Amino acid sequence: FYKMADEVFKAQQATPSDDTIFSKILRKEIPCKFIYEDEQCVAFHDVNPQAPIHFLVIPRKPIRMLSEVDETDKLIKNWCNLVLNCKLPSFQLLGHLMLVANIVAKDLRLEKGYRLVVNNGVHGAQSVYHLHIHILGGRQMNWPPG
Ligand code: IU
Repeated sequence: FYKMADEVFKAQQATPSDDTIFSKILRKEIPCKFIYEDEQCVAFHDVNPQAPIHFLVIPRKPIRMLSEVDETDKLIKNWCNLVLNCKLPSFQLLGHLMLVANIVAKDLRLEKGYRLVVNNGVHGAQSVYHLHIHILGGRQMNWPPG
């Protein structure tokens, strides 16, 4: 209970910004072992796992949150796409992240199943404002989530 309260507290204090700890991880300013990487995204184990297996898949492109993704960057013209050599518009990137979640889950032998979570904004308890998918597995998940 206290752990959960801590996480929610942290999330409520978080302010949306463009340079997050995940950008530092992507720039290798903070050491982090990637368990998967490609041109579009990387995956790594969560530092504060909530299940026997808990990893994150994050895009290289610094999208702040799911609710900011729409089809406006369909024509590849924004600076992120140019500077970061991201070839996919954000809304297509979302699909790619899910497929990568599945690939990594298979590598980690989560054949009995797993759960994807995207926390969005304050009520979603988002604490890092760089879009990420949580993948949790290795135990029975409960429903509904808290
Ligand atoms: P959230 O969806 O924004 O609440 O999740 C952020 C996650 O990032 C959370 O589970 C943290 O434990 C995790 N994390 C991390 O893996 N490495 C870090 O350096 C930091 C947070 I800060």
